[in-house]
Amino acid sequence: MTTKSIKRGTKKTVGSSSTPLNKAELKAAIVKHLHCSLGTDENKANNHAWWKATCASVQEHVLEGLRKTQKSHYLNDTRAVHYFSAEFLMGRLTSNNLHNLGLFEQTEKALNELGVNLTDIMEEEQDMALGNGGLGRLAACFIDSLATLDLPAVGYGLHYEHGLFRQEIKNGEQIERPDSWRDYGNPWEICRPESIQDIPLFGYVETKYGENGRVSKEWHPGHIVKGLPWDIPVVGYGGKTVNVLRLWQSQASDYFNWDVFNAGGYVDAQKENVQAETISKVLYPNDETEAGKELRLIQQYFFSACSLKDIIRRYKRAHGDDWSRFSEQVVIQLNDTHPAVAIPELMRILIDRAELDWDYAWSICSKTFAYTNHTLLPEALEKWPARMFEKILPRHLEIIYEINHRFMDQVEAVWPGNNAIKQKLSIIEEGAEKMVRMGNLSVIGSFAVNGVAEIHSALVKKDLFPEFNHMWPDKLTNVTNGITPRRWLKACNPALSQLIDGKIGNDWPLHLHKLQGLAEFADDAKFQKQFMKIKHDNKTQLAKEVFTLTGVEIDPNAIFDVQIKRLHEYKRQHLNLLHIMALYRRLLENPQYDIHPRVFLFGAKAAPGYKLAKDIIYAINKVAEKINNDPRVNHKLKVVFLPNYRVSLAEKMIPAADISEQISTAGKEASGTGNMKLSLNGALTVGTLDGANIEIAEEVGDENIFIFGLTVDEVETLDRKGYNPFDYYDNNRELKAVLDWLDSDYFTPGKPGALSSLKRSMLEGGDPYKVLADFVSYSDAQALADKAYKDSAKWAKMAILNTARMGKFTSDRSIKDYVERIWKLVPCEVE
Ligand code: GPW
Repeated sequence: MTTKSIKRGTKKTVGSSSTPLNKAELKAAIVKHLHCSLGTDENKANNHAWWKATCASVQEHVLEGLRKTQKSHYLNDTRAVHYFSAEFLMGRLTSNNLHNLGLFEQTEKALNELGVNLTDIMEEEQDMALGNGGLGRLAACFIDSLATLDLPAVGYGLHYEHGLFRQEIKNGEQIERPDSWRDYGNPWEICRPESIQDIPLFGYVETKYGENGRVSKEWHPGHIVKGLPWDIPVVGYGGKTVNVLRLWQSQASDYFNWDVFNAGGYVDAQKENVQAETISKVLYPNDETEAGKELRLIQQYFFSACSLKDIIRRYKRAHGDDWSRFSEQVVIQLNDTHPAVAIPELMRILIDRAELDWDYAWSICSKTFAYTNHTLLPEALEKWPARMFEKILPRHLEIIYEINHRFMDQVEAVWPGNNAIKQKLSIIEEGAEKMVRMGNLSVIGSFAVNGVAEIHSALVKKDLFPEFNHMWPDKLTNVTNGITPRRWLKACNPALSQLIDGKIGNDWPLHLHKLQGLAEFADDAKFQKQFMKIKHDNKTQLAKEVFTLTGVEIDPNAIFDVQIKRLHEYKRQHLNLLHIMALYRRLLENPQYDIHPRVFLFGAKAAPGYKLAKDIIYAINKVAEKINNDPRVNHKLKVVFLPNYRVSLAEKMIPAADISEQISTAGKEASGTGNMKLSLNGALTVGTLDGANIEIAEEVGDENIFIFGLTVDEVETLDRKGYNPFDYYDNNRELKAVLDWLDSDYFTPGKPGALSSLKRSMLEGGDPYKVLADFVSYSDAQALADKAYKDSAKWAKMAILNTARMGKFTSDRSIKDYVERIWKLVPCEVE
């Protein structure tokens, strides 16, 4: 049953999928679901019921698409990519699905006729926050593009019961509350008990000696847990291909602990249930720090093993026990090292289960995996204590040792007798505690390794993995990140999208380079006015939201300056804060100080255990409180920290931004993707030459971006000669005054020193992210931005050119890069 009939290069038009549902049908379906699925009616239904009935009506149609897609992939026996990621930051699905199906406007009208407002009821949806930040959101953009490009793909991850914590701000401090996104059910997911997998854990390995002299290994696990898959349909733009995101929930296995149960240990048996179910209970909230926790390794193994079994089951259905075509049919992309344990797991299956010999198994394995690196930060490079590995996955550790042993022979062949290089490249780090380095395992076990922006990939080659690059010069490569323009322009900024449609046609969401067509209107006064009117309306809208959420009044005529991202020292929210304090001080010293009114908006979650990050949030809130209530300056300056930053809040902030803060220390931000979203929506970047900012600057032109600060080379030079933050503190009166201000009780009346930890980190702490070194340059760039904004025609032109020149950063382009250079997939059209 393997008919290969692949159609290439099929064209598609926007929202073309055979007008699935008209308005009357939609109305009927929604009312039917109110009655038959929800047991209510048009008079009693609240917003939540209307939302659910609307989703159920659309889901019927989505599931048809899913069925057709799966059939088509099966009949064509397609090669598929399997995107393994511990995080998928999906956000809300309703608006996205309606847009991608081409049903948004009809649904809006249908509901209107029923007396219901679509925008209002969509607020009922909880974000699917199964990720921390950029890495998880990238995975979500990628699966959107994969479906849009009609590529056979499955996303695999964890079905966390609690996603990223909900952030509250109390007296300026972050409080974490559990996120319960599924409390009232998720209308978009389908439970698939027919595809449950059993996953072994713990136990010991038995060595067996066969009659033929064959030595084999048998893992006797101590526990078995069940993996229950939940499928979330992923609707491509145009609505034809509907792929799936398959997320695994852990459950106690049925036969697990019957012994205990039968021996009268009913309560203990329940205890085991709780343990098994703990695995998918909660997302680790640490962004860019390896946790080193046993449960985290179990999570990683659990979802990787479930997913591999799922893939192998599907492969065997078409190819039986013939493994020779496995790596032709299956490519697995590892989203960072979190799923890297899939490499020894596949080896285990091939050797211990399928009884292939090592070399054959390795030849399959090393043609199957590809690995994306997302960071150079040492604290984010995952390492596991070998002892922990041995306890949880004893057979996998043996396999890793064998992979390493054979790899060390290769290193010896390249660098004979060079132990220093061996130590560096070894998967095993020797020391007080032996560690398993997941990055090295991933490079060795993959056929391709990529960084996520040009500069980042260059640094991966030069600084992180230079010897690997020497051994395999073609393995390391770059794929610059991207974002889906469907969510990040069409859906989140409908007014701008319509303006663009009117100017250049409506197929830009599929061909983002067409936005270039806007450039010819960049000088057109009428277009500038229309463009800036939409920005102003979006700002008015956000101002209302800000008032509702915080009680702070902000003026849409002010510059909206936005920094939204996880709170991290390397992202330097505190550099932004020092500059805000400097502006405040200048205004106090000189009430005539001429700046255009500005509102600084922040959105950021700190990892619960990251003390300094939480201190920075506290400092931002305390400075905000003081400034916002100071009548001497609050017509010129406001500071807002919006609590609980998440995808759905980003969708409201980004269309309203004038300035985008992308101010990481050069060399630290692998790519960034918020930078792309903001620029696409006409915000101008104030940024360093870091990550994708460099490529954004290349695209928009130096005259349409405010670049400042040390370059990667300058940071290196400064480090080599010895960086001393006191040089800057002692020699800049304003900087000194602002830092000293943090020691006073000016912002924290009655609590002097409450903000001192920030100052300490930037002085005695050595200022690891060179905030002080970049302060003057940053402040100058901000002054230029202020000046540019005062010339409204100039600003409008710059904003338009930002939108017009973002074509490169569609995630469709990223996916095409992966397809052509790494995955070698062929699109499969769905009838
Ligand atoms: F540490 N990124 C992230 F590399 O959001 F694993 N979380 C993470 O844990 C890591 C990276 C990890 C981000 C990068 O910081 C950002 O620069 C990049 O744009 C994004 O991943 C997607 O590639």
